[in-house]
Amino acid sequence: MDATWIPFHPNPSKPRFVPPPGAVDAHCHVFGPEAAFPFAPQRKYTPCDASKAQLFALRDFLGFSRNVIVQATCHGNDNRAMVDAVRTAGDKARGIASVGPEITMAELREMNAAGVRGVRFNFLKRLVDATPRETFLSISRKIADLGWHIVVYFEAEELESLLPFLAQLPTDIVVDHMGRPDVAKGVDSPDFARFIALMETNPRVWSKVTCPERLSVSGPPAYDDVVPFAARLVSLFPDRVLWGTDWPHPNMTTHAPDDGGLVDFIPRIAPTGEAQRKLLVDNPMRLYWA
Ligand code: 0GY
Repeated sequence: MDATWIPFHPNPSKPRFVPPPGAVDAHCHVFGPEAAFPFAPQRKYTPCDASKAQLFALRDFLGFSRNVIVQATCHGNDNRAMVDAVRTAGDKARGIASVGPEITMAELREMNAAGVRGVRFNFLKRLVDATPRETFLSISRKIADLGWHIVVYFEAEELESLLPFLAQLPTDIVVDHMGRPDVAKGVDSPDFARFIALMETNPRVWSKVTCPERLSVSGPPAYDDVVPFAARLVSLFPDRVLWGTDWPHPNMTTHAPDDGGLVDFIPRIAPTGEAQRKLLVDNPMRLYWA
C-alpha cells in the first residue's frame, strides 16, 4: 500500500444505534486481496487489502443485513473482486461496476446475473483520468436496457458544468456523498442550494448521505459540521436518500474513522423511526433489490 495509506479502523466500537431489521450499507468497497485480484495499472492509489470476509464481518458486527459494493477506482474497470464479493454474499449484496465503452451486452447481463445493478461515473481528477461525456452517454444507453442506474461522483464546484450532462442520463442517478459539499461554506451556501435544486427538479436524482469523515472540517468523533447537510437532505427527500459506511475508507488523510461511530451518526441525520427505515431499508431495497 502507499506509504501514506491509513488502513481502516482495526476494532470499531459497537454502535449504540441499532439499525432496523434488513438495513443496507449502500456504499462500501472491497480492495483485492491483491494476491487474488491485482490492482489496476492505471490506479491513482494503492490501498491496503480489504477483503469480502472482512466486509461481511463488519456488516454483521454493525447490525446490518446487506451491502451495496461499489467498484473502487484502484481496480479500474476490472470488476472481478467486486463481482466475486457480490456472488459470495448471494442475495445479501448488490454491486456497482465501472465499465468502458467496449463492454458488451453479454458481459453486462452476466454481471446483472451476479447482482450488479449499476455503473459508476467518476469525475474526481485525483481518482481517475477524465472520460469524455459521450463515452459515459453511450454506456448509459446500454445499461438503461437492463434497468440499472448510474452512480456519479463529483466535487460540488463541478455540479453546475455537469447539469446538462446529468439531464441527458436515461436512468435514475445516485450522487455520492451529497455531491461533496464544502461544509465550511455552510448549509445555506449557493453550492449546496444548487444540489438541492437538482434533486427538487429531477425526481430521478438520489443522494447518498455518506462520508461525514471525508467532508468534515470539525472532525471526529462527532463530525458536527456535516450533520446539517445530511439532515436537510433526509428531511427534504426522505424517499431518495441512501446511507453507507464507505468502508474501507479510501484516501483518508487525517484518521481512520470508527465505523461504529459512523453508525451512531444515523439518528442525528434521520431522527425518526420512519426516516431511518426509509433511509436504511425501504429506499435501498427499492433501488437495488426490486
Ligand atoms: C469513496 C471515495 C473515494 C474513493 C473512491 O473508488 C474510489 O477510489 O470512491 C475518495 O477517495 O474520495 O466513495 O470511497
